[in-house]
Amino acid sequence: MKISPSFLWFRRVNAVSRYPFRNRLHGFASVAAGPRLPDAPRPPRLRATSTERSILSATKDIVILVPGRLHPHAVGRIGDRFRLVRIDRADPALVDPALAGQVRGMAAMTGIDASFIDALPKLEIIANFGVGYDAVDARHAAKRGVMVTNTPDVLTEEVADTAIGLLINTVRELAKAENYLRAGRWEGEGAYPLTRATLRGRSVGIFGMGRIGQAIARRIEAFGLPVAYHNRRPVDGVAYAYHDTLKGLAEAVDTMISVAPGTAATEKAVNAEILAALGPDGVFVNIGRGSTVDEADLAAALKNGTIRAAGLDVFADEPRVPQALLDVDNATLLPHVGSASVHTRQAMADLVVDNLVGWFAEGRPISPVPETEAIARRG
Ligand code: 8YV
Repeated sequence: MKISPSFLWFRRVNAVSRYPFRNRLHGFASVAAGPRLPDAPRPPRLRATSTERSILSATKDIVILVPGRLHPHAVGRIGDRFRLVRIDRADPALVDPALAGQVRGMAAMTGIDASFIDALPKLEIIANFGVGYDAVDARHAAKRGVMVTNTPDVLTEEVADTAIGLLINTVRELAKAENYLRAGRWEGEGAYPLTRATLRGRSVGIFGMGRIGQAIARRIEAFGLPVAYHNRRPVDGVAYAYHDTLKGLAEAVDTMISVAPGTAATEKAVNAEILAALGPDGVFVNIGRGSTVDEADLAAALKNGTIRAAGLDVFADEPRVPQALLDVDNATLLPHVGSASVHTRQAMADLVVDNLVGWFAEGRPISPVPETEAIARRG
């Protein structure tokens, strides 16, 4: 497809209006210095207004704590706008009293529990890197009046793409077939064996019909397969068949894709009973959270032929993968790569920082989680 330079420019202008802080105050240098198509129209110079300059200098004194690893783009942008302080991990023992009284914001892609929140009396906001925020005690944050944000939307299509790749790979054994070729077995032994499983004729159940679940469902529909779902409640505007229990969904389909968040209600929801209901031709794919599956039951179901195959991108105790799952060859295992492209992780990093900037500049983050949506900025 030929993309005209004016289309690219239109997208840039659009991005400017969607993320005012990023593009006007921070993104100026990268817009001006970025690679330019030979015939692209020259972008107008963006200058920070005096109000924006004063917002920028006002946020410079705010201490943002980053415990553990974080995407370097987020770290860079936080350092540009705020006073960045890093510690090795989210451990109250690493927070000395002087620091504790200064930290007003946090950006994290690690677990943040109640004791860590309590160690920071001036904390106002936790910007979580990831749409799933099960690792952050958002309920406790809400009780303490601390805002929590996550990174929805920017990763939806990427994760849905990965889910489909994982499903096809699980059913059609593409990784195994490639290994066969690389091992010289095609030439030595002939064609790779026909796969016993196929996508043809399958019916797909989605566990968790949020934004990502819906993006997966759209792709499944394009493959000509029927879609049904289970969710806490039916989703407005979603016409796929709804099952009010996970068991009911498992009985109605032979392929289940879990996109469910990791909560107390979903803990080990996919267990021996659900897998048995999927049946001997059953395929289970998990792109949501490992905690939603009883991994011992899943390994047993794969070993015994209770289901045919599973494709897993997430595990209960990452990065550790249970030996029982490594031992079965009808499991396709990925190291949690659902959103892991340069493009999408950069967008997630931007949203983490835009949430902090929105909060401190305007008292409104872009994507608060439901538990803390109603929290207003103090002072
Ligand atoms: C990331 C994810 O791998 O967004 C999520 O909830 O699981 C993934 O996109 C994760 O956030 C990185 O820590």
